[in-house]
Amino acid sequence: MVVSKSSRILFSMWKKITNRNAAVQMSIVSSRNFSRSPLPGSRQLDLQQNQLLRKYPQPVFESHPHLLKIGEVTPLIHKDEYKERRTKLMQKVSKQSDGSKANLVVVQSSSKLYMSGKIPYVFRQDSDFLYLTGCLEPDVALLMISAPGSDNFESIVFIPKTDSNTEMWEGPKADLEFCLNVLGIEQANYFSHIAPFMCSFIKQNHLSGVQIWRDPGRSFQIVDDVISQKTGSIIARDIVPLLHNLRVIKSKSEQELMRKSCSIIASATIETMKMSQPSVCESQLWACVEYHSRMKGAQYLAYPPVVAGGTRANTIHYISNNQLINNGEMVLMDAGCQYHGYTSDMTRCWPINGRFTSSQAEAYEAVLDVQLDLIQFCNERPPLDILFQRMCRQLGKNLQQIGFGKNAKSCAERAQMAYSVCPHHVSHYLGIDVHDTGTVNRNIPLEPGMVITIEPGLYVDLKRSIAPKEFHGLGLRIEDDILITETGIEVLTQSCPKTISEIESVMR
Ligand SMILES: [Mn+2]
Repeated sequence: MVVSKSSRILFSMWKKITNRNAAVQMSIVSSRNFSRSPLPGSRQLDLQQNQLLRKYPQPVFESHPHLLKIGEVTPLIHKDEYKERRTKLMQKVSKQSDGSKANLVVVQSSSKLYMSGKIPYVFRQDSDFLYLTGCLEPDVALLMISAPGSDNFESIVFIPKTDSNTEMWEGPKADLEFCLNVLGIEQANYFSHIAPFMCSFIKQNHLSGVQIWRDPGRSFQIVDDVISQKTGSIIARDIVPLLHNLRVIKSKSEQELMRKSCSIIASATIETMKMSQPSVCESQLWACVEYHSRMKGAQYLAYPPVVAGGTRANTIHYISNNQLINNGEMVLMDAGCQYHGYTSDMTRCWPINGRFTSSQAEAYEAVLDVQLDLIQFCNERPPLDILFQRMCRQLGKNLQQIGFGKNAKSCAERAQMAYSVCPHHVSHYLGIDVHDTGTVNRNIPLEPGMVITIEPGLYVDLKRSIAPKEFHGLGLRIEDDILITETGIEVLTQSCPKTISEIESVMR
């Protein structure tokens, strides 16, 4: 459907759409009443059988009681919480508007991607779309609209039309009833109606003008077409910073999901330490951490893990993971899992034979000391950039004590030397994405509900002249996930050993 059709036709289509919505909503009202007061005897049995026969495209309480409670769209997140997120977003939109214009917010889901022919990649839902809907289906769009100066808004979800052949191959797909009843979104329609819907809304509000809020980094042909018409009454706005601003503070249920995600990766990493031995292949450690993550309930690893033995740990984003690890070498493993949409991100380093050499231990202690200091410092709720500056100073000091950068005289020179051997930031926000809410500034103070990583490192390549020879080739990073609470901090990855004696005892 294109947007250039005459507005008269569009308006008549729009009337049809709203009529259809009314019909769908009526059927929902009746189905809700029915389930609240089940009929006694055989008719109740019929109802239960009906509910079991009703198939949805994603887990619901009726089909997956081991995963969800009644009313939850995704595990631990109730449809009321999803609605609250949409409400909060529209409040932000309204605050950012001058009040004289209507608002139209568009957030689209991910599309299916194929690795070859009809073989799909594992589907991962778009983070912002997931946050607002809990819907796990591809090729869906959420629209939210509000009239000029109004705090009230409407949400409408647009889904692809399914057919029996697709469902025979791929299983149940989203239908309008699913959107209304399971997702709890007030209105639902088919994707082919999205363009006429938008045109109709713009036409209705042509006097005041319409602000269209969308992610400018993602192309959405229908929306791009509308914006590119440049009618004068349309202003394109970026929705992403507003969404990130909400997402950066985790609700109680999100904190619980993060806690679980972190405890899974912590215990899977312990299992991986235990199976380590000289000559093991990096790919086997990868398999081990993935196996134990999924056995404990994670859906998949959150990113390709870094499993780097020996000098390969100096390549910060090493993901080949295909080399044997020799006796006497250390391994760096940076892995996280995704648990019902929420991500952990943890790094541990350990000697593959279970015993630190003295130089490995010396360098490890220098980094661990910085990491522990930074975690405690989080109690003061500093911005991430201040954490980074503190890391450079502390690491510079610790490294000089073990013989690095003898010529560095001042604190600033030592910090510069530390930055040359740890050229990445020490922290990022964590949540649905690994590098979560990227538009949230790193110079704002931490707040309760934020989850961040603390991950100082040390990368000494073989030609590093500022480092004593015994450290050449060593690559280290220690990373934990920290929840900022009302009263302090909670280290979500606490259960994974980190001190030298803890690691050696786990591997014994
Ligand atoms: Mn990280």
